[in-house]
Amino acid sequence: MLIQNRPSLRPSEVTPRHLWLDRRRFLSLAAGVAFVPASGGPFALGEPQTSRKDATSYNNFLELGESKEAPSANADAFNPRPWTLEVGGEVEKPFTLDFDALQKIFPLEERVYRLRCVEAWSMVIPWIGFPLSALLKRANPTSRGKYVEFLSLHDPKRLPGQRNPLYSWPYREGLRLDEAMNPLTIMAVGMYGDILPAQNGAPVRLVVPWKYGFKSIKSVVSVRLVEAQPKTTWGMMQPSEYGFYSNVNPTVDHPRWSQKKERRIGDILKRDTLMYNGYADQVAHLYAGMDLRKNY
Ligand SMILES: Nc1nc2c(c(=O)[nH]1)N[C@H]1C(S)=C(S)[C@@H](COP(=O)(O)O)O[C@H]1N2
Ligand SMILES: [Mo]
Repeated sequence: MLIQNRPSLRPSEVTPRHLWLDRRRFLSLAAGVAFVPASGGPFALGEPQTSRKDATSYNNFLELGESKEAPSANADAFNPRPWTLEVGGEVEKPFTLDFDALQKIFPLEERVYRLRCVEAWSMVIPWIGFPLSALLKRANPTSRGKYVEFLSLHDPKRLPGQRNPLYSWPYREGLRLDEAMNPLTIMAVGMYGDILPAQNGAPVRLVVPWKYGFKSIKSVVSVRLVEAQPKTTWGMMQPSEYGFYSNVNPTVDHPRWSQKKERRIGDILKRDTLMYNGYADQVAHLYAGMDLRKNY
């Protein structure tokens, strides 16, 4: 006789109350404000999507641990509420919004984008979000604002990975203003028709689909217009390996990983990596005349 071995429920299978409340709030909002689905539109992509399971269990999020599995295993520890996002710096109208206000003010739409990590794996993810340009325009940038600096939440109680002294916290990233204003650049608040799981950068993260994954900073609390090129976490750690631009570029290898090919998570065979991750038509003009070997 076959005796079915029933494993007991793991803690990660019990939805904690705060996540359940968040989900209910999001779904009631989505029902009222209805995000525009990508289907048939310019952001449908038309490539098989990575399974939700893979996209939520194979992550890089140092604040929740260093392995690919750690962020999903530690996700329940991170409560994204309360949350405020500050938009300031070189702007005429700085503002701070809580997460509910953010979702109400900016119309949400779905965008299916490729995400490629410098480690040579990639995914196709249906994000829900709004253009970063809408957030920036609301603050009226002054002419001194040339770059945008992003900071993740710094709170070791909520993000225990920040007790790791190997990295300087908070995680920080930056874009040039024209990159930030490009219509492809979004702030995501959801994925796969649902709220953003903690391991993917809840409650709000940047998505810049033509750049390596690390530029898409998670759990953002501060967006500031600045005059000088901002420091970035990876640039501070290892400037020779992580340039400020970090555009997906199969002709410029990282010292430890070839960038010519990538493995789409779920696939067995590798595929060629595309220039600007396949978004050259929309973004190549941003880098006209720049030496991409120097400005990698
Ligand atoms: N705050 C923060 N943002 C982050 C990271 C991180 O460690 N901390 N990792 C980056 C890296 S290296 C990648 S590849 C993507 C992964 O996003 P995903 O887990 O949603 O696929 O998030 C990026 N954003
Ligand atoms: Mo990455």
